[in-house]
Formats: sequence, structure tokens, C-alpha cells
Amino acid sequence: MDPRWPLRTKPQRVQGLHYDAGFLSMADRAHILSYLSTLQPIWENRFSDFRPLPEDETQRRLLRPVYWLGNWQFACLDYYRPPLGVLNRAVQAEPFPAVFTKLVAVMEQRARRMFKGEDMPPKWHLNTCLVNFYGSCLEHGKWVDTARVGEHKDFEPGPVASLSLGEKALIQFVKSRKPGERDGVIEQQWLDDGSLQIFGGDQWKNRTFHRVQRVDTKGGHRFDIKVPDFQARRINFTFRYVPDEHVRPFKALSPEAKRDVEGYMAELAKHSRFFADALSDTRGA
Ligand SMILES: O=C(O)CCC(=O)C(=O)O
Repeated sequence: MDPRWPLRTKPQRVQGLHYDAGFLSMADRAHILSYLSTLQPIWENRFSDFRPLPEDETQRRLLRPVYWLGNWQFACLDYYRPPLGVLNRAVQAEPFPAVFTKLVAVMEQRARRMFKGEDMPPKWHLNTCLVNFYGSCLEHGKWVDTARVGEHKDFEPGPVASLSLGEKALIQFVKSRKPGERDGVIEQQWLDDGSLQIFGGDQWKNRTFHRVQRVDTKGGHRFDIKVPDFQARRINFTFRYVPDEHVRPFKALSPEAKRDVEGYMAELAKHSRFFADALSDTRGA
């Protein structure tokens, strides 16, 4: 165990955080794995290839392949970020598979019990899912471990529910800090295979960042995903809420946003009837 971050020895209740290590049944786990085998995740670049880069930034590939359900928030469109960044951010994507219907209902029920008032937006429901694939990339003949996510906030309103498969991962909630100050880890949790974590409220959504500090290697988990030169050992699904009026079909994007993501849409369309239809809808329009 890393002495800098001693783990809790007995479960404690932390307001706004819920953790259920054994959320997923074996049968649901098997259904999810079978569904996953139908997906072709993609690599995205962080920024658009057509717009000037933000100051002090360089173009880079995300550390992991991703797939989105419900709506796709392409990194180059800068994710859903209310109040100003709500248009041209959330592009209609494939619906959730049947296996999620029952699981999402339970997540929503638990979240509604935990969060009220301004922590629970009036029309909140989990209509968006980011599927993150964590593992190692083959680079110049060597396997490089890229299984982590830097500190960030999820800007979608209301609670977030996170379902994990595979190797356990250490999620940490950190305080905002000034450059040069030591890490301010104020809460952390190892996320086990089959676990559910729910977080929300001002403390965990607004006042802290979260990050995946590392992903274990000891469980021997490996997922057979169709991404060349990549070995996945953990898969995480984060379910979120984007107000339905901000989820738009590809054809309704601005010309600039369409140009930014058309290449990704074409890649997705090779393996997905949904994206093929979304593209041909625009071409016919
Ligand atoms: O992989 C995880 O457990 C968390 C992923 C995450 O922070 C995100 O998708 O925003």
C-alpha cells in the first residue's frame, strides 16, 4: 500500500459518495462483456485539427480509446460545459443497450435518495455514458502503460454514476490547489471489478477535481477489444446527464463542428449502422 495514501480500513459513510463493491451480478457482467465485443472504440485527439490550438497547448491523442452512448462528446468540441458550452458539444449517439436499462434504473433510484434540491436537477436522468478503456499501448515496440486520467471535473449537471470492470483503479478527489502546492487528496477509493460508485453534490462535483491515479495489474484481467496495439485491462462506464434539448443530431451541428468531427463519424460509421445513418442523413439533407 502506498503510505502517502492510506486506505480506509473500515467502510465509512461520506456524504455525497456511494460505493457498492458488489453491484454487478455475474449474469449482468457477462451481458455487458458480450455487448462490449460489438463496439469498436476509437482514439480521439484532444483538439481540433482545423482550429488554432489554445494557448500553451499542443495537439495530443487521449491516453485511452473511448466510446460514448446516448450522446458523444468529442474531445475536440471541448465536452459539455454549461452554462456557455452547451451547443455543438453533445452529438446524438447510439442508445444504451438493454442490459443497462435495469442497472441505470437502480443507479438513478440510489442517486435520487442521496441528492435533493440543487444537487438534483429537475429533469435529471442518466442519458449519457462514457466508456473508457484503460490499458497499455504498443509504442515503438514497447508496451507503455497509459492507464490513468488526470484531474478534471465532469461538468454535466447532477450526480454521476460510475461502473467498473476489470482491474481495480484508484480514484482520488483532490482540492483545487495553486501551482507548486502539494497534492490535496481529500478522498479516494479503489474501484473494484463489478463495483458502482456514485458521486454528486457541491463537494464532489464543483469543489473538487477527480482523477484515476493508477490501475492495478494484479488481477490478470484482460479485455479482448478491437483496438490494434492496445491491451485493455479495465473498462469504466460513467453515466451522466445532459439536458435532452442539448443533445443534437450530427446534421444539426454548426459547419465548424461538423468539419471537426466528420472524420470520427466516418470511422464510427464503418462499424455502426447508427453513425452510418447519421452521416447519410446529412449528405442527403
Ligand atoms: O475511470 C474512472 O473510474 C473515472 C473516469 C472519469 O473520471 C471520467 O470519465 O470522467
